[in-house]
Amino acid sequence: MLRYVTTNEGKVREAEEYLRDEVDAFEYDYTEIQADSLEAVAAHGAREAFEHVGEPVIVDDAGLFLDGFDGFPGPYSAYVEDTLGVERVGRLARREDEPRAAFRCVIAYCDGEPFDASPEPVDLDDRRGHDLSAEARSTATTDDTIAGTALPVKLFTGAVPGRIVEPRGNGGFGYDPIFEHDGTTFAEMTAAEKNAISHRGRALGKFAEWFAGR
Ligand code: ITT
Ligand code: NA
Repeated sequence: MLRYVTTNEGKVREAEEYLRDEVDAFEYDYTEIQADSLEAVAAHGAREAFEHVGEPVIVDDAGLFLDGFDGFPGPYSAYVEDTLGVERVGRLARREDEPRAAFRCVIAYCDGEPFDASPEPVDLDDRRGHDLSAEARSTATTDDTIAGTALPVKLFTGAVPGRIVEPRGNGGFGYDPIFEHDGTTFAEMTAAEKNAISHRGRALGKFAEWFAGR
């Protein structure tokens, strides 16, 4: 069975909405290394989670990238939510002239086995029809296998542009109330509506397509 390893119930709702019976949530707090990329955090987490769970795992590392703060908090989003809180992040961001932001999500898969090494076409899906913020644009297209001497990990990324607004809505989790996309905050959407456009939905979509065709 495929396990979606997280401590975050909001993420589980979205992954289950998307992957249905293909995945079971597994609550485990893997080590979040201090790194400047979601990819590094997710890859490390997937290896550790696989060793702990002993079944194929995916982990999901996500973050909010504020254009007005050069992409901060990015990989530090959980720490910043815990210390400052979403409302204060929103107030700080709205003081800047630059309301633009992006969410990014990296799904890392590990089952202990090496992957088929056939080259994959660069996936430009994250760019199509979206004016992603600079940070998201520069890193949005990674779909990569990290091997080396450690357990191989396969990565799937998704990004979505938006703007920081006064908090609205009771759905979603984390920074969703202050993140508006096309006039609606993520907290004003159902899980299915958010999945249809979100960073996580995009990353899950790429993962699901690859997983089904493996
Ligand atoms: P796990 O690591 O156990 O999966 P977590 O909540 O710590 O759970 P992350 O490290 O990926 O997950 O989260 C980084 C931060 O970004 C954290 O503050 C989340 O609340 C927030 N976040 C992640 N995805 C989000 C989303 O889709 N909408 C709003 N906020 C999100
Ligand atoms: Na985390």
